[in-house]
Amino acid sequence: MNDKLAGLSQTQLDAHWMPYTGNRQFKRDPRIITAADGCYFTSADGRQIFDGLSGLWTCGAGHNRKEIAKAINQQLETLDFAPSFQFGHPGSFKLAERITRLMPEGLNRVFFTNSGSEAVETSLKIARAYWRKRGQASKTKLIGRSKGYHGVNFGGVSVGGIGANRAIYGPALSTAHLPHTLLPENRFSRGQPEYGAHLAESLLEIIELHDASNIAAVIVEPMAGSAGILPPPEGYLQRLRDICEQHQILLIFDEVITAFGRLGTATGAELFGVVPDIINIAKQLTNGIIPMGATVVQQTIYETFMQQGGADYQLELPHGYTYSAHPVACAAALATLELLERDNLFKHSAELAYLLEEYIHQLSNLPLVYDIRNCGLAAALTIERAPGEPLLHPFRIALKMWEKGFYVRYSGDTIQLGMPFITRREEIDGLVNALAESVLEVANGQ
Ligand code: PXG
Ligand code: PLP
Repeated sequence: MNDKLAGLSQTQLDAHWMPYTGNRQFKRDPRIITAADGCYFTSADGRQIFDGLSGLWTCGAGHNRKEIAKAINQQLETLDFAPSFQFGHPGSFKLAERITRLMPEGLNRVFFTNSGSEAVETSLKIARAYWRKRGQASKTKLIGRSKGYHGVNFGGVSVGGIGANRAIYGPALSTAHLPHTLLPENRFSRGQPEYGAHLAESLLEIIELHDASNIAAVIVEPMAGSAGILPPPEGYLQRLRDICEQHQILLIFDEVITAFGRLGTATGAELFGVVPDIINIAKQLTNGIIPMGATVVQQTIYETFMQQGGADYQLELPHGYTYSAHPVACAAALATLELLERDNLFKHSAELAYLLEEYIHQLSNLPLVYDIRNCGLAAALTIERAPGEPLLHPFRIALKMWEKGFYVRYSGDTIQLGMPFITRREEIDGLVNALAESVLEVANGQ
């Protein structure tokens, strides 16, 4: 028996159509994970693999945290499920209030979802409905940004700006896109690039073309994650905020990756000093253990719905998911936020971010490395393309890393890193050394 398969048959492997995966390659050469603890996975062939992406940007507090497991188990034994339509359970209210303490002032009403994608849909629907409630029903257009990632549902791919995620699905919603902020002038910048705030002015051109009376919202990731860690140019987000304010357009920050410590702060809004109207969160909210997301809005938005809601037993917002505010997810999130605070993990993340910046930029002279970017405890390399095979090099580098005992993410022409907040200094060093070796091997055709 091939122990890499964890006893799975080919029929079992074939039955699961895997998400965002090259299924044919994977099923020929599976990478199966069977256990996790702290910063390490165990692979089916018995190796310890350093988790260089905190799962999928989810598990910053590390794996197998007993405090969270205990809270989940207790919740399961007390209240396993409760309808959250027209009835409530204590956990969701406690959690909502706990979340608002970490959000910028004014963002204090929380709508629960089960993923980042659902949080995005929720935010876009709230934005459109908000203007209608305010008597401005023509404000429906949604503005995204090139290279943006906002999940995989129809609203999210419509405002999303990664071509491959849109190309095969037919017509999207009515949108327009700001230009991305990945400028060649800024290659190898450390942290936020100084140049590029002027790109926010493109919003004025979009407004000129479509008119603010037709635009509901602008949605951006304060730091674009999936496209390969694009920190905002200095002053850029503030300029977007000002233009939105002047033209009565809602500003939505999609903080699915950036919220709860990845940038060393509770939110990107806090780090960059810009307060949006709506923030989307997910991932680190439960340390990835139970699916959960949320859309957090300014109190004024919530109040508008309440005032325009008709009789008080009527629905102010006809929207919600069966599993919104699931009691077990609420318990996981409360325990996670408690743990992040108790162990000072935002601060740990901020301290490690300096080291990551120091180490990762040492790779700048390697062959194939076209660019390096970092922001908080996240970094990415852009890898030069192989002729006719644009995605081959990152794939090969990531496989070499897996063989060397490191899980990193490869996506498009990038390699992405986002280690847990509890990573030790030597582990970042080890990861970056292994990455240097892997890049060199691939550059040498090995
Ligand atoms: N918005 C943003 C900004 C995200 O990063 C989503 C929405 C969608 O969340 P869900 O929970 O529906 O996946 C995301 C998710 C990667 C990677 O390696 C990024 C995401 C998901 C998986 C992998 O960059 N982002
Ligand atoms: N499809 C059908 C047939 C349903 O009955 C429901 C929910 O009741 C859904 C989809 C939506 O599921 P969820 O609330 O989990 O998003």
